[in-house]
Amino acid sequence: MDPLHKLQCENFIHKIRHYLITTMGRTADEASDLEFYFAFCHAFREEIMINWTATQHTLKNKRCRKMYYISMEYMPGKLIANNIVNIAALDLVKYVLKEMNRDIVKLFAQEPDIGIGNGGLGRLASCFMDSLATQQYPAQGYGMRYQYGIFEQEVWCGVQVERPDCWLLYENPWEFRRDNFAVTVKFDGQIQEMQNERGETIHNLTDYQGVRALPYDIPIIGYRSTPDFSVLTLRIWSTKESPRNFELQRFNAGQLGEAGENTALTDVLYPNDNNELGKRIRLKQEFLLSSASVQDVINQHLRCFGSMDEFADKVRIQINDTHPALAVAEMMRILTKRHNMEWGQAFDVTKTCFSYTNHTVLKEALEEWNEERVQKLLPRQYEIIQKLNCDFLSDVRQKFPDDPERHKRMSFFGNGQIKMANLSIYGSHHVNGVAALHTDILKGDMFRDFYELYPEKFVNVTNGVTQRRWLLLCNPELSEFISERIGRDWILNFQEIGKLAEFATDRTSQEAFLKVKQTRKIAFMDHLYNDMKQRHWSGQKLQSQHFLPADSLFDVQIKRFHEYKRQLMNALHVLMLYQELKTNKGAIPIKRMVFFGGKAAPGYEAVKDIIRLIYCLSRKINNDPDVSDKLRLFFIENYNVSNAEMIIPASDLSEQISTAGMEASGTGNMKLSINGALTIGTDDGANVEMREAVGDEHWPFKFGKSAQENYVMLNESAYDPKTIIDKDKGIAKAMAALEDRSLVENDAEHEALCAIAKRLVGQDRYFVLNDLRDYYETQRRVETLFADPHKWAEMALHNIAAMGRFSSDESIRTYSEKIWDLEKCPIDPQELQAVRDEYSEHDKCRILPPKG
Ligand code: 26Q
Repeated sequence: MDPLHKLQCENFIHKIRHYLITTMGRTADEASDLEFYFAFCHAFREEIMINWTATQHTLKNKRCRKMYYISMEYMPGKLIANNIVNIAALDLVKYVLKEMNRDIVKLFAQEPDIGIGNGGLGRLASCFMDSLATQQYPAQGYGMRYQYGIFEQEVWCGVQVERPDCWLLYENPWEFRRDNFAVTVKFDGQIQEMQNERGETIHNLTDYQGVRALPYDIPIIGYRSTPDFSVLTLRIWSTKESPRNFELQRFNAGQLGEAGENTALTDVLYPNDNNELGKRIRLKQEFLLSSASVQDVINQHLRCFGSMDEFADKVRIQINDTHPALAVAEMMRILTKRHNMEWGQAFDVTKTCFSYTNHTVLKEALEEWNEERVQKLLPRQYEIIQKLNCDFLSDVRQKFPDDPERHKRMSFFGNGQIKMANLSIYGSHHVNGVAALHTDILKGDMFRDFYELYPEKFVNVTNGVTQRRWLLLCNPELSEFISERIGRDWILNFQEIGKLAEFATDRTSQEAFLKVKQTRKIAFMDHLYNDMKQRHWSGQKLQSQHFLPADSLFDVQIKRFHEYKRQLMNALHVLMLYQELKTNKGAIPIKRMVFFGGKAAPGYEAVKDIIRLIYCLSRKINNDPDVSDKLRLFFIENYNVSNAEMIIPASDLSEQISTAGMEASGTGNMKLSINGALTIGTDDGANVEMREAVGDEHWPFKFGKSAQENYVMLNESAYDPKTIIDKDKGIAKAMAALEDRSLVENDAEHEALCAIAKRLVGQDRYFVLNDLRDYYETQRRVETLFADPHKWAEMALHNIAAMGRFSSDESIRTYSEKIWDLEKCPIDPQELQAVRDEYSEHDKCRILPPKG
């Protein structure tokens, strides 16, 4: 080890001991794993604080344009390993831990997952933060510090039980409370019309409820092999510390309920993915995020620039779906009220700043809020939305006179509801979908009227994932395999991964790849029975003998449970396969283990029934000696980011089987693919672009009706599941098993399975049976290919090699070019040196008494 490196290690050890003593009163040998973890994180924090400070100084002094990403959800998972890897300190840390006789796995296990999001949308936001920091863009994220994130899932006898996610039970060493940046957010109250200096109508609010929004900052560390890495800020809001005396009047009047409600605003994340509820507290949460973030953006800008003159030039705000759409109205209010702008000028500024990403094709998931509720809770913003709508409709009338139907469709108001997407589109300079197909659907169907009015607003930015977390970090063996062959440039430039294609037909590479897979499968199985409180069908803990050997096919569907994602179709295939094997043991040439993982929204009974079906099937199959050396089925409890990091590298087959036209993009598809899984999938979301990138020759398992065919089927109500069952014996047999009690052990299970059968033959908008036969036949082809491991490996290597464009680095570059017009702003070396100097001065302050 070189002397500098050695010094760094010693220094780090000093710091850990320092924190143990000064903050916990413990010596290193007596510290528990948890105490050691806290001391370790505090020592690590010190290493990155200099760069964090210097990054923020640079952004301020260079006066560059900055992008603010506002999202109700983030899914960072664990930060510790990511942070270590991103500053290239893994070797150092390993050495330190060895010196201090501590285990790295135990250290990482102390940290809870940060799961302040539901699924795809939140995880995308976290991948974007990583890519923004790594590529040194001037940016910041805003979010919510939910005391309880996405619930912890347990499955008891097939029934999902939701447990609270207590991720803040202990202090969070990665967050910094920023009292000096707290802001007040106002709800309710009476408005009084006034005029600003320009004669523009503004409102004064009295008798309102004030809530103190307190920000906590989390450092987002960009990847870099040199010590000049950038650190961005994720600022999350909490109302927990809002003083009760904000509500003194109400306390005195005995209205304790309302007072408590406001300090509880950030208590829980709503656990619904793609499913709108219209709950009052959710509206308050959305406004809290919108208002606090807009206030903070303006305050930051004023601190840096001194006036609002350059605001429109220097600020870009991306809203992650419509959840923070009220930010548009709040911006208008502050610009007209505080900064005395004319209405028209204020709108120009607002529209220049904002852009909006849509993440859904499900019409029922488009956000609407009850008009009266908004008027009561947010009287000033309500007036502003009304006025914006008037302006907007006069635009519409000008372009499309004499088309009252169109005017009605496009209005922000209708049926007593406010349509947040309509407001978001009007208030933004750009609107984007998250995959090519999705953006086409937005233009041609969902937002067609808007596209006809503002064609230039609509752009596509295909989603991506960060190869740092989803390959480098979670699959060290595959990373090593790749780097040995094409070097390490892929970590920062994922297009480099294309070079791997050269090795696809190389037999040694194929074998090495297969070996990596096996290693990851064994690690995953170990994890399943050692570290997860996994309940087997019988209630006993999983043991190694419950699994098939590591050369069997690992068939994986991991994502939120939703009818459109069609976990049910996968389960029906497993059932058909089981029935097939019962009559003919030689029916399949390979061994297969099917894994499901994912949470159901607590009130979503239709998919809770599907979890129950999977449970019944796994009990049947895993317990049946006739088939269980060929087929096994598992439900992985509590699918989250950390579990994903174990499952994905172990996967062979990636199930991406949504009803075509319904999955906006999907991002799990990309994560599985860069880890060498082959996709069995419909032509939906980003699958389409993945197939195009890979080429049909190496994308053998496409199946199912197209989005266009499904669209026609839906509009013409032409779907007739009963004839499918009549014509297809295999499907009929599976359907019969749902109702004949052969899979169930009690009435509750029977009811669940019958309910599933009923939905399948009723008004099934997801067309499960329509694609089932094609899916089944495609699965037969999966088996044939998997029986030839070298051919399989060749295909997998081609798939990995073609994923270059699905890095979130690429998505962020596209946003920067097409939407934000944002330039990179690397840390200024002089700034970095200045902070370092100041820090080392301070470091000399430690005074120790002489020895003896
Ligand atoms: C809205 C109102 C009230 C309560 C909850 C919600 C809510 C919360 C979360 C609505 C939607 C969501 C999440 C949506 C989501 O995750 N969409 C996914 O976004 C991914 C990233 O773009 C895509 O890859 C997926 O296709 C899309 O389903």
